[in-house]
Amino acid sequence: MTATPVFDPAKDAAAIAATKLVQPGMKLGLGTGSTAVVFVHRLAERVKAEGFALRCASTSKATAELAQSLGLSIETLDEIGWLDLTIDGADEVDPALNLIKGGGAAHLREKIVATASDRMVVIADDSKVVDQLGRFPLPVEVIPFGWEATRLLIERGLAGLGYGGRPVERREKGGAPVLTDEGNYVLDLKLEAISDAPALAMMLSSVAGVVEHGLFLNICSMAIIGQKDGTVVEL
Ligand code: ABF
Repeated sequence: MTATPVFDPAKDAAAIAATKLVQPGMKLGLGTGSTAVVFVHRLAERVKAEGFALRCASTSKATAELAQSLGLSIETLDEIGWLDLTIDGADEVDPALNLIKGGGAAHLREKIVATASDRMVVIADDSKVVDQLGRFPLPVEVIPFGWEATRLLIERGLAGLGYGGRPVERREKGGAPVLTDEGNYVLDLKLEAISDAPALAMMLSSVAGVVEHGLFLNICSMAIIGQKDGTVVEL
């Protein structure tokens, strides 16, 4: 996790642009995923070069370890209290800046951190921009206790909203369930196109065993989209 990431001009351009939003003394949320990794590297470089202080909270153990290995100090969200800005990646971004997140199984902490911030900015390459959310399977974090019943309730809720398909449990290559940083399981919902994201979010949140889903609605205030030629587009 501490290795320098393989260079990707689009992710790097988005990451560099995002470091310019960071002001000395800020309380900053650090995201998870490969684009967030590039951002943490670029941020650490800038902090080292300019020697200013920051207070950072992380959305995952992996990002916390990386940030600390690069000399950034990490505190818990409770120690910091409230954040000025969170920079994070996404799996899909639509034109209204609604997102699917959770491909890295970190969306619970990511949502807690993002919603405890004055501003959440997404960094992504242009493959993540979609007209309509849903092609990327929607991750849902569930409590291990009774997860099969939770899956059935989600399946029934999806059918009631006109979606087919069965939520798929996310597994490691060896077959064990993927565990989130909170020790929960992840179900992936293959929906293809989400026509009414608020209704879907409400249905998922109404299921007792669901901890959090990966729909981020009205949370992101700006997306910095890196292009292959090293430029960025702001949404
Ligand atoms: C996190 O990392 C997630 O919510 C999202 O699933 C993923 C995006 O990863 P990457 O930047 O590697 O595409 O932000």
